[in-house]
Amino acid sequence: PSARLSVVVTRRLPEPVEARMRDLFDVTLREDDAPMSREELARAMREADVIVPTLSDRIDAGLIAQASDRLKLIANYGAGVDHIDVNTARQHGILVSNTPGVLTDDTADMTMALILSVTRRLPEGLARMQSGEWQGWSPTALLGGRVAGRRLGILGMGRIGQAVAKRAAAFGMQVHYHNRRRLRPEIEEEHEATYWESLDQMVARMDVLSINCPHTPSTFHLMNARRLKLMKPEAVIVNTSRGEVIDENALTRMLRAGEIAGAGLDVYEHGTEINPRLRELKNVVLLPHMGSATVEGRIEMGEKVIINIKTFDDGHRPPDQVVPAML
Ligand code: 8YV
Repeated sequence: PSARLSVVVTRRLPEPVEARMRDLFDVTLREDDAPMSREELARAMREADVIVPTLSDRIDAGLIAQASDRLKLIANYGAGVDHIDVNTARQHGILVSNTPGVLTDDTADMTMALILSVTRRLPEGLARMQSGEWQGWSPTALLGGRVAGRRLGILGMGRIGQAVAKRAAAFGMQVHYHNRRRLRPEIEEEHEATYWESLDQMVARMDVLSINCPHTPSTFHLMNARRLKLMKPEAVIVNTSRGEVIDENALTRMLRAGEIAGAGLDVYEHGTEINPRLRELKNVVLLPHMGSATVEGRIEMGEKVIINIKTFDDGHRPPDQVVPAML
């Protein structure tokens, strides 16, 4: 039998995924949960046939340029590939794959959780209970807004956006969307979703805005200060995709000024460097990038990675290959 592929995984993964990888490949797994340093990443890219990074690894042109000819596949553990320079990888003959589909439902669930948490003031209720301050029920305490009947605008109507649409419709929300391309009529009809060619016009009319597009050069700061200002002051924004799509400082200013009613964020523009002012706000729910964090999802992401590597090893293109044209 030919030599087994050497595979380096940059983060600890769920045990069943690591066990399966040990069965199949000559795999190097992490000892602890810390992300790799740039030096460790560089070494992995010089020594392995396949690297399995996560969004914590910035695989830029510099790192790709110093990779050895041996490196053939970057099999990302995750759907978003904005941390990988896919163009440069392609120029070096290195394939990139991701794990779409298996985190759609979980991320859409988290989007709804954020919408409901912000509109129904869950964190304030929780804080009241935890502090022991609760004096009993009152007809006027902690009144939120009803989601049924409200307009939800989905920015990015791919798999996750459509899964959000389905859920929101079940909650009685009216679904609107903006996307680079309009959905096919039958899909649009299935979601009873109203298409807005103009993002500005959609933003100005929504009660809730959900960010569900990937981060690419053309979506960076799509929600910049000018567009955020178009939102109704009673409106709420949630983001479970990538922080870079929103100008976080502009959003923080507007939330403080009461120009936007609330926000639910699972992702941040500068990673863990969150604007401290954001943390002080009552009308904001912040989560530590938990959108796809389910036991099932994390295992299925691993299974996808393994299928991508196996298929490549068998001499075919990985089923979830990412090509620059898709971005
Ligand atoms: C994962 C994500 O936590 O898949 C994505 O794009 O943002 C998250 O669901 C992450 O990708 C792990 O690398």
